[in-house]
Amino acid sequence: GTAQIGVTGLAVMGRNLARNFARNGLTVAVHNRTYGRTESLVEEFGGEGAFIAAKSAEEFVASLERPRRLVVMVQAGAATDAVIEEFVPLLEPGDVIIDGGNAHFADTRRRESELRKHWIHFVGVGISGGEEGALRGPSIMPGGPAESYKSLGPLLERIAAKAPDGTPCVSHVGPDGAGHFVKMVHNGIEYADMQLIAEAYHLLRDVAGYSPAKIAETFRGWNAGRLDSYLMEITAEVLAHTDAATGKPFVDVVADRAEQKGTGRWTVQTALDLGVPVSGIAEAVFARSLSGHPALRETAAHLPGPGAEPLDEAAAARFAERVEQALYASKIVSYTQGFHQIRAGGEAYGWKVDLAAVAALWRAGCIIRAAFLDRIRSAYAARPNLVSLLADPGFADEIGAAQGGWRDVVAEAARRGVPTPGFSAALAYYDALRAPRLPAALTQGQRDYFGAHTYRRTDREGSFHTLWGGDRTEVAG
Ligand code: NBP
Repeated sequence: GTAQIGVTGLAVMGRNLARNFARNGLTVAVHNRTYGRTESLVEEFGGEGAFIAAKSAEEFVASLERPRRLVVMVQAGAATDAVIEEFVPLLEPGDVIIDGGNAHFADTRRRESELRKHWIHFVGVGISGGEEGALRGPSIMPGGPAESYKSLGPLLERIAAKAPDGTPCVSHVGPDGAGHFVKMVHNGIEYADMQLIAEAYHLLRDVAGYSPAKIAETFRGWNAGRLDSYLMEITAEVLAHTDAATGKPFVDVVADRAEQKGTGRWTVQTALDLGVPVSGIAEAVFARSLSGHPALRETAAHLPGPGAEPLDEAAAARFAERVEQALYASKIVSYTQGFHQIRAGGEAYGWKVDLAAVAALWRAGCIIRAAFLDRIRSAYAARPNLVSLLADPGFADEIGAAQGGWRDVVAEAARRGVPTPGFSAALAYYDALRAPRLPAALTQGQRDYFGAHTYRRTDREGSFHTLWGGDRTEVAG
């Protein structure tokens, strides 16, 4: 075969990825369960580069140069397993199967270990950037055996987004499921970023009394500063948009029930298993769930809340500045939590994930792309063993400078009855980490009382139990 890469599964993602490879000078074999999709891809876009249209799995495999590299872009789950099962008998040791779908990292670990028995490299790849990214340059997070990256990496570097300094947004993240794990956390952080921006909007609307158009303008201003990001930019676009049918702001005619496809939920489920506090991401997932419970919301709609005096123009402008501080500080917390989860996942699964490299490959192509990520990259590059982003002197200074405004915003939101689960959870995380003593000591006392779970002391080694039901003397636990 002569094709350097193959793509099977030619729905929107696979088709765009295949075109991206071809536009970058690679010969691409293309295949799909239903041949019609293959045919239409070559008919419509055949002029963009060198495609080899394969009618069958056998033809597809035969058209690939060795070691064969085939990208699977089918629906995550059972379809991916079916495709792997179909191809394995046709492949040889050293061939590489690349799963570019949104697989759960645990499935990727399972598939990798099964295929290793056949000496086939299985590379689970997180791909972010949606349809547009797949075509013009996504952020690519490959896992799998390090060896596979030698032949695959140069091809992925051609199609990946390029960071502002020209570096391709792809690097080998770690073995087996590491790539899909990192993609999962990316999506969790994306949920948090979106929720925080939504809270900023809600506050500017209901506390500052700004119109959607005025908030769009405010967000554009913020987007020119430290909050510069793709999500900030598109939020301003959405807010500035007017519904053609009614002439109302678009945001006012959209039903306020947020949906989700599941990667945010996976992030939180995994964080619970790993014991990593990702409260900001969890609140973002819960905020979407809450919005989707109309019956709960209806029955609560008449419950009392505070009365609210609107702010005058000058006070509203001062408030808006503090909302920017709250948003920025909460964003630092979300990324702190997300990177903690990646570090913890690496430790639990034996991956050596380079956190600076992860931040680097999120600088372009993906949904959370932002100037901010280059700062995170330098923080981890300067101190690879940084325990937490909050331990970076630069971020510590910034969050410290923002904390006054952040507190005012959370307090004002509570006073006025505007829910800010993201801002509030982030502030609670910040304050809990800062606290010289936590009430966890009392929790341990309670646990020892009802369950003899024992506790440690601040002044002596060992574990202890108090005879709560008896004379309350302390014994060794
Ligand atoms: P879909 O997730 O809609 O999957 C459709 C493709 O899967 C078609 O090519 C279909 O073939 C194929 N397929 C199915 Br369904 N069952 C199959 C089976 N048993 N055997 C062989 N092929 C089968 O496509 P997509 O939206 O392009 O997404 C592809 C992957 O990329 C997914 O895992 C998705 O989660 C992930 N992803 C999507 C985005 C995005 O923005 N959409 C972003 C990042 C990642 P057919 O044509 O014969 O029905």
